[in-house]
Amino acid sequence: MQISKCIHGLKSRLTAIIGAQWGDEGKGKLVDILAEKYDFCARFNGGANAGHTIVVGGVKYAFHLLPCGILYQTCMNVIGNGVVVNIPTMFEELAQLDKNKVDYTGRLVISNRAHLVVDGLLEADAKSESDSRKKFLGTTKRGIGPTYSAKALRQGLRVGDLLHWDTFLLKYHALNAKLREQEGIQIDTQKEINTLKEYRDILVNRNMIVDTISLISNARKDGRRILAEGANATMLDIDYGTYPYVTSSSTNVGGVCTGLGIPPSAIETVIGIVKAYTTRVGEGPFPTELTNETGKYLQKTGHEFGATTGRPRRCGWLDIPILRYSIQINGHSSINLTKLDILTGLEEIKIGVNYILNGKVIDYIPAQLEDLAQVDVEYITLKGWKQDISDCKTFSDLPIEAQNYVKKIEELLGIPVSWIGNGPQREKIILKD
Ligand code: 2SA
Ligand code: GDP
Ligand code: MG
Repeated sequence: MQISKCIHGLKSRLTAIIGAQWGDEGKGKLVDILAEKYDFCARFNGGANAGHTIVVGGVKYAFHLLPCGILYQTCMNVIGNGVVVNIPTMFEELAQLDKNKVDYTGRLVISNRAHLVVDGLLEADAKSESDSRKKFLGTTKRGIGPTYSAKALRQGLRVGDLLHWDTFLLKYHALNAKLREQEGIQIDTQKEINTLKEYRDILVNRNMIVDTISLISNARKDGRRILAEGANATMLDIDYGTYPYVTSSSTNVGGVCTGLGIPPSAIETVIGIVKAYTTRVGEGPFPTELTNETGKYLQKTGHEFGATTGRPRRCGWLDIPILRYSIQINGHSSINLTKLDILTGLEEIKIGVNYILNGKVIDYIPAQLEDLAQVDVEYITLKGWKQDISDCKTFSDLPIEAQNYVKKIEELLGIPVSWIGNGPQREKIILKD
């Protein structure tokens, strides 16, 4: 992969935004900021399990399926083939935009190769999570796992199938028959068919179902700039995450290629989004988790509640081993360190710098949860700061202790921090030189 000198993504032709932890690092905010300068903003993985929050002009938007470039009139938004799409949910999000008078006419297209999340698959997710014989994963119950499973089993429904309504109905009934016979899932198919037909007609009228591969390829030939918006994060990746406590898509940079139909050589900048501490929603291992008062403090001060489900997020110290792992997998050009303001007021801040297994420092992330559960974390402690940093505009405006925290992270990871978040609002970001 070519890594350009443009580490902050302001000039690159193709930048990927990738979560480097367990999600909710603040990807949406940087995507929104960069999208002003990009011609296309494209989601390549996941579905309505994502919750990407943007705060602009006092209005808070939580996008689940819509790319975060949708707020700019100059930006075309693409839901790529790697995404799983719940059509009614997407229209609910569009209604939110209507409410806020955001005009998206002609600025949203969906890949004809993207898969559809339908009611039976939603039900399968809910059923699996309540089945005591199955592992409770703490999914968002947005039908993500069953939809990617149907895709892999070659029984899925694609958005492009809606264009051939008669054959779509045959495929739809075949999928539901299988769900009924194998999993005992009964849904009101006629009700769903009526709803899908209505939405399908709108999508067709607005020419929203397209071949996004050629659209993006032609745009690139014309020199247009593309922002690839990752959902979820590296530690939730189906291959590299803490399996089985993961989501079902490729959340890593490879997902940009498979989920948008873009060659690896086109990716110029890969920004890793890193929260200044660590959070995780749902079940699964979390070596630097704080189950004490400090963890509660971070949760309360950082408003750490799921943007999709409202579930409380577990909180812990920054975990360098997983960030090193994310750099190995994604080749991050730089980091956007987010929510630094949330650490303000702590006497001391710890950073987990090494995992120790059987008395030895290890330089990998154990693949087996049995081993990961055994790791001890080695910490270093840095001095905290008390001054409010939310109005800082430059790196040198930050208190020296905050500067030291950022520099220590750069030193431990060996890559630069390019952006620092110091508040949820669009303008609360420091471009670090
Ligand atoms: P799923 O629904 O099959 O993708 O769940 C599998 C695991 O992936 C986790 N996951 C997430 N983790 C953090 N944030 C996510 N998005 C929402 C947010 C979450 C929410 O922005 O806050 O509102 O609860 C997200 N989506 C999936 C999930 O917790 C499972 O561990
Ligand atoms: P995403 O899924 O990675 O886009 O992140 P979420 O939107 O789920 O969660 C991040 C939360 O932190 C949102 O509520 C954002 O508004 C907020 N946020 C993002 N960056 C910052 C920051 O620098 N400081 C503070 N205080 N909040 C931030
Ligand atoms: Mg989120």
